[in-house]
Amino acid sequence: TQEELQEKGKAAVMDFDDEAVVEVAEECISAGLDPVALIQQGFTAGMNEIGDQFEQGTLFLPHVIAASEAMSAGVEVLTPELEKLSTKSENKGTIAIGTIEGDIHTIGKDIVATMLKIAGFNVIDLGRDVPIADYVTAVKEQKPDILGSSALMTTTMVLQTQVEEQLKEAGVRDSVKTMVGGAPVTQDWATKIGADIYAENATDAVVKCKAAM
Ligand code: HCB
Repeated sequence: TQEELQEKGKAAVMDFDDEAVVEVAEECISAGLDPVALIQQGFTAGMNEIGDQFEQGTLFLPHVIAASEAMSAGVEVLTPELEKLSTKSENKGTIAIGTIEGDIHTIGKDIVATMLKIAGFNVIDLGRDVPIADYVTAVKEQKPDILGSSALMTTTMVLQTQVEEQLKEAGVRDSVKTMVGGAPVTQDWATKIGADIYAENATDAVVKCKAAM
């Protein structure tokens, strides 16, 4: 079942077992189960546990790297399948998204970008460790409808405030809607800094970006 598959996916990520993760992804496809739920409730749940154990000091950085590689291998197998779900309808709008300055966590940002593409948005991937000035340049030059930033650390999350401020200083804040996300980010934070959209996960990002257009 879907739940059993998700449990297997979570366990495989927690075992840093690339091959097992790939097998679970392949099983998902051959059984016609839901790849999005496998990523969100399976692989991501495993990564969260890994993060908790890293914080508690029972796991170390190489373990986190190994787990993230395993997760990425699974996502890679599922991506063509996700692309098949694409509606290929008319362009819903343009979204520029990147992981914020000082932060190299890309897995979540990449999943959000992929899901937005599948939903019919034109997605400009700004990459990782994106200087705040580059978000502003992207807004001026590429004129996206929505500007997304991803922050995975409490220390980099604070820079999302800078995005809001520098867009205002450049006089382009009203020309774009801003979206914030990443594990430590909450709706309260988004409200506090004046971001337009908070997305808890990739599905939420798709729903809220569609509603914002
Ligand atoms: Co990293 N790391 N890490 N890490 N890491 C975290 C984030 C900690 C919370 C772990 C912990 O201590 N509990 C912690 C941060 C603590 C803090 O807040 N201050 C931490 C740390 C400390 C570090 C280093 C400093 C470790 C070190 O070097 N000593 C270092 C930072 C380097 C840097 O950025 N300058 C580091 C490095 C790494 C890697 C490289 C080993 C690896 C990243 C690999 C990669 O991304 N290519 C890594 C990983 C994997 C993690 C954890 C374990 C998982 C992150 C992840 O991929 N989750 C993470 C623990 C955790 O988050 N619980 C840990 C899975 C994805 C799918 O979830 O939340 O990223 P997500 O994305 C969701 C959601 O948030 C939303 O949709 C996504 C999909 O559903 N979303 C958005 C995300 N972005 C969005 C943007 C939008 O606009 C809208 C929605």
